[in-house]
Amino acid sequence: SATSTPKRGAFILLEGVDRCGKTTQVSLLVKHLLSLSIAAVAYRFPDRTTQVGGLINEYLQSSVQTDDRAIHLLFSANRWEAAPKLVDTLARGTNIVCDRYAYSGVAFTSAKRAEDRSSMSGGELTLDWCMSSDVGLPAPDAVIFLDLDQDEAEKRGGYGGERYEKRELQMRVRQRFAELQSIDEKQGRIPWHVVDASQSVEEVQARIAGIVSNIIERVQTDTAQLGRMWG
Ligand code: NYM
Repeated sequence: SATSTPKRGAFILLEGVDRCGKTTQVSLLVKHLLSLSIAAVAYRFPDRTTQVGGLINEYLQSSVQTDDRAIHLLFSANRWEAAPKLVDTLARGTNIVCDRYAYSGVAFTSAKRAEDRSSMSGGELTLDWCMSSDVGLPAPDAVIFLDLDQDEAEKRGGYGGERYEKRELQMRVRQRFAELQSIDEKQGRIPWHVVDASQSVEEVQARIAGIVSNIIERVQTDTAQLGRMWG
């Protein structure tokens, strides 16, 4: 009926290691949805445009030792500060295509090793500790994981100069993503779709478009509310 509430948008998250093609695919997906007259907007984390994001940007571009837990919490705060707008966007019926989120937060921090770590920040950065600051954030309706092995990632050209762009760390990050996938699969709430990101841009794009049309359809027919992360 004319008085029914509008359907909420879907929260679609693209995750993966550095150089897997996420950013390209996020922008292609938004264009694709818009071309079908489906409302969609891109989000990206870290969002370097806020004050918190400015601190994160400085951290990523410098080699100054900074406490790892403090940095982790900044990345998390950068998501929390965006959450109200994100929830509002979805409630208005606009789909969100997001480039990284809490999974990147946990995967990168927990992949740090003693030798990469600041001396003040002793002890293990366990998966549990890393997840806890993101518990309760709006949860994506699905994770699309662009999977690319390290050799393929490096074939795409050298890493830039930013912190974290190192082979050993990236390999551990990929492993952490796999652990987070299995945690979500055990909880049975947030589905993962793993896409082989070594294919051509067009092939990956087509795969993603197929997955996303199902996600949007499911969210529109679902009475389910937007979920919360890891609660
Ligand atoms: N990153 C990203 C984190 O370490 N924690 C987080 O919570 C997020 C969202 O920031 N190497 C890392 C992953 C990347 C780096 O991201 C910058 P991008 O997408 O290259 O701007």
